[in-house]
Amino acid sequence: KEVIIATKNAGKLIEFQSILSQYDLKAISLLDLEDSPEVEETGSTFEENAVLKAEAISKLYGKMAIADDSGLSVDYLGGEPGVYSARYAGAEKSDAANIEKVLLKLKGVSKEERNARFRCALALSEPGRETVTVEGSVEGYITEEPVGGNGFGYDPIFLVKDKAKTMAQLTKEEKNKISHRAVALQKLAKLLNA
Ligand code: ITT
Repeated sequence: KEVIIATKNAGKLIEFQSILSQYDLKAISLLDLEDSPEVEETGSTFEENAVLKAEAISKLYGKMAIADDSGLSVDYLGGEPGVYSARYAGAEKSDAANIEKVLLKLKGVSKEERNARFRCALALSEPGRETVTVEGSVEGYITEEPVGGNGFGYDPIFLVKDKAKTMAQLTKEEKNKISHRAVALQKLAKLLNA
C-alpha cells in the first residue's frame, strides 16, 4: 500500500522512511511530487495543523496521507517556539537562525529553568474515512551551545533527558527509538493494526 508523507521537510522524511521501513508501506513525499501545494498552517495547535495538512493532501491526490506537525516547546518561553518552530526566526525557515534566536532568549537562564520538550502530532487521512490523530513527545533541556551534527532543526541544542547527549549526538537509529516522532508513529501503527 502507498502512503503520502505530507511533508516538504527532508529531515522529517528521512526519519519517516526509516521508521516505516518495518511496515509494508511505500512512503512517497511531497518532495517527490511535482507542483505539490504549500498547505497553509492556520491552526493554533500541532494537532490542528497536522489535520489540515493530511486532509488537504489526501483529498488532492485521492490517497492515504500522513502529516506531521511538530516543534520545540520551551517552558521558560511559555511554550515557544511551538507551532512557529519552523519559522521562528523568519519565513526562510533557517535552522541556524532559529537555534540562535532560542539561545539568545535563554541567555543567562540557569540549567534548572531550561526545560523543554519536542512535540509531534501526526494525522492520518484517507478518502472516505475519519481522520486519525496521535501525539508524541520527548523531554529535555536547552543547551548553552549547539552540540552534534546529526538530525535536523533544533536537535543540536536539545539535551535529551536521562542521556548525556543532545539529539544531534544520537545516531539515526537511537533518535528513531526515542523521538517525539517515533513515539507518535508507534501509537499510529498500533491504531492501524487494531
Ligand atoms: P512540513 O510542514 O512540510 O512538514 P515544516 O518544517 O514546515 O515542514 P512544521 O511546521 O511541523 O514543519 O515545523 C516543524 C519544525 O520544528 C521543524 O522545521 C524543526 O525546526 C522543528 N522540529 C520538528 N521536529 C524536529 C526534530 O525531530 N528535531 C529537531 N527539530 C525539529
